Amino acid sequence: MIVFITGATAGFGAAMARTFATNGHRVLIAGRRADRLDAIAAELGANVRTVPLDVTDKAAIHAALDALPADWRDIDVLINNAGLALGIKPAQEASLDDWDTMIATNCSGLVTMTRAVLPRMVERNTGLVINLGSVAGAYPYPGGNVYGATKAFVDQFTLNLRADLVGTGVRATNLAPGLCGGTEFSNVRFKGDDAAAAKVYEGTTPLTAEDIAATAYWIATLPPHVNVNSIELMPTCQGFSPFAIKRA
Ligand code: NDP
Ligand code: 8X3
Repeated sequence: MIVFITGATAGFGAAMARTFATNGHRVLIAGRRADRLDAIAAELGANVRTVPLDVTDKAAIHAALDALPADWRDIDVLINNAGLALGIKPAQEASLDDWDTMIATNCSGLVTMTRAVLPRMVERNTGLVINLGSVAGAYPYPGGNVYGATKAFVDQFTLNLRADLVGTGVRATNLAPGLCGGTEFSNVRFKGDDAAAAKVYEGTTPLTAEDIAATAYWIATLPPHVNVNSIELMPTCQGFSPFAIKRA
């Protein structure tokens, strides 16, 4: 298989690149930090090709796909993994710039990538799009505001892809993890406050990037007649809270 992974410079994306490449698949790894891409490609060998790319840049996406050599163009699996949360403040205090960045990356970037890759999949009557959603797209929490909304978008967009793709051999999955440690997610969310980021996982046994990579690999290697519409994972230590009720 040829697998295109966005956000492969860290976290889930880097773990997925390792999982697919070490299992003999060819992997296109994308992200903004070219030095990281180069290091991962050097580690994994000739089956991995770097695609330095900012998913918020439509022209860059199209240029990068157009520049792929002929023997890398038939992408079998697109993993729209690039994404981020910025901030945890309540809506009335949150930064509008942060909101714009999350929407541009998690929603617009993901749909641009999908729209660019999908026609060739449909033409070949085979393919799989795995979109990284989140439990934040299904369950609200204080400060989740726009991040959670972008992941709800990912969930519904994926289901609507399924609606459009019925009758083709192209599959689509929303992969929605809960608390997952060992990635840069919280460092990014807390804007470099690594102590605050570490606190998120204190006293927990969170999911790992390898858990998510193994799940993506399982989805991608199911027989072609099986479509996982949506899959939600949480670490065993994570559960649900009661509704918040402000009493007089
Ligand atoms: P990381 O911060 O470790 O990795 C995020 C990746 O996204 C990086 O490789 C980063 O690369 C890339 N990225 C961010 N913005 C852009 C951009 N504009 N263009 C291209 N690449 C970009 O996070 P995780 O691995 O933890 O998260 C991966 C995905 O999973 C995200 O969509 C996240 O929302 C989701 N998720 C994470 C959970 C968690 O608890 N960790 C749980 C549920 C979902 P670079 O900076 O080099 O561009
Ligand atoms: C990441 C999981 O709970 O931090 O999507 O929003 S959470």
